[in-house]
Amino acid sequence: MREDFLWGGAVAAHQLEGGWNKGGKGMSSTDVMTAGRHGVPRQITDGIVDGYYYPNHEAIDFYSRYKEDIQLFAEMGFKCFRTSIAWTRIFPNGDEEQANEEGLQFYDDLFDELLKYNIEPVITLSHFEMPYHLVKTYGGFRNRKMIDFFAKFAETVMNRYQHKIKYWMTFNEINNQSDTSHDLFSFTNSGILYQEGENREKTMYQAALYELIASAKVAKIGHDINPDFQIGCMMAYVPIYPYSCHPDDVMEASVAMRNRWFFSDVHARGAIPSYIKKYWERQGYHLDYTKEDEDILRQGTVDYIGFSYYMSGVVCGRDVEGSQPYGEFKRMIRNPHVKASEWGWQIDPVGLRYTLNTVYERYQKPLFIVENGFGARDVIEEDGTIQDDYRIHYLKQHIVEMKKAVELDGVDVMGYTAWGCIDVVSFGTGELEKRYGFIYVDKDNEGNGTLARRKKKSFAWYQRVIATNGEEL
Ligand code: P53
Repeated sequence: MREDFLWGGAVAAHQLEGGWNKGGKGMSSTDVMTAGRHGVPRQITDGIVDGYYYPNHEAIDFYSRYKEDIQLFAEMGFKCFRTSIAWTRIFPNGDEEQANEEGLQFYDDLFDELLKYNIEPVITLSHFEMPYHLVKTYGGFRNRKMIDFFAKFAETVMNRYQHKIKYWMTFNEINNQSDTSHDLFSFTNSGILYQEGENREKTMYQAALYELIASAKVAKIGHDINPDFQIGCMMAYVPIYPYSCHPDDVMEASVAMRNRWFFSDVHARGAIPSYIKKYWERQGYHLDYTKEDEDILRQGTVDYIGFSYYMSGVVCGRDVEGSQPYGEFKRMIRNPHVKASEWGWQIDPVGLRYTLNTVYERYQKPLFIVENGFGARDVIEEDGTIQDDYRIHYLKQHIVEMKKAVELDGVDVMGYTAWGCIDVVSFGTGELEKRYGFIYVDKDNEGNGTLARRKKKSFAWYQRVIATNGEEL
């Protein structure tokens, strides 16, 4: 592993900060999302409605406790810490002229605290949230105007923090929205609620195109502000395997992967790939993008590919018993060779090595694993300890495969940030008891608890991993 390998942890503003209406912050799209459970979707309410519990409002109150938490990250030896900037702290409504100084100051203080311990901040500009005002007034990324609102937000923070931040990412898991079967992804990626009878896929591709253009514009702006900036994209790479060696299964899996590749192909290569143009043509989608937009895409390619990796999936191209439609896939099927978590995520460490290789072969750009982790229920023993061996086991196996990709395959990996290094609100379900952290937070799914922090067994384990640069696992 490189000497300067970026070991650390990752979170997102709305999942841990809380302080949803403090410091002049505006209402964010995630402030109108209720708590669900495995199998019970989160609801998106029309504004904040009395009688509902909104888990992100307080989250784990990192907003007022960040100094204490960063001290714990420093104790683990973090080289970097990935978080996002809440757009609503900077531009509460998203379309105002002047930025909110109090919000800017909050992140100045937060970044200074990290830098005090030599922890490199890694910043996502858009992690599943936007000013709710932009959703209501402009329809989110249905609207071309969003490109400029986002660019203004990005330019403001890139200017302000140009001497504090080197690593940036534009849109978190931009490809999640290719699953149009419900509103969760369209809302969190793009601020879009689907209407009765609309062609969801067409809407999704248009929004995604505007985001890709916005991303390229911001990459260009960022490099002009500071040529040393490393600006990446962020993909959810759930690799899709063929169910068997039947050619129809293999072809189906290859086509299914285009739901991921489309996004990173544009980010990394700066052009809209031929397979998607052909697809749009067949579907009769006439999407809005101009010659000038294509120039921007070309000029705003990313420096590295950031991605999350949690699990893999399987599709078949024929009717096979047990297969069923799931998300954007016509026929998905359980992988009989891997085990799933309590939330149904199929655990597959080798899939991480496979992903690192396929992505690197495709782009030859540095890769950054910016999320990987195991969501599980933790139990506090009578002696107060939390024996999360299952989490250690998961992370260890994945790091082993990452090392194979680096040492045996020669893949260029910049860093690894474990997701939810401190327990946070789950994005998918809004639960707090789907925990990923090395640090336990005393709070339950209903919002009860003291918010006290407690080290889990994995805390000392990860500390050792970092101290030995991945030698001792
Ligand atoms: P939660 C699906 C597949 C891969 C990653 O997720 C995903 C999702 C969405 O559920 O999301 C990322 O909290 C995301 C984080 C999120 C994390 O995975 O649902 O970038 O914001 O918290 C874990 O268990």
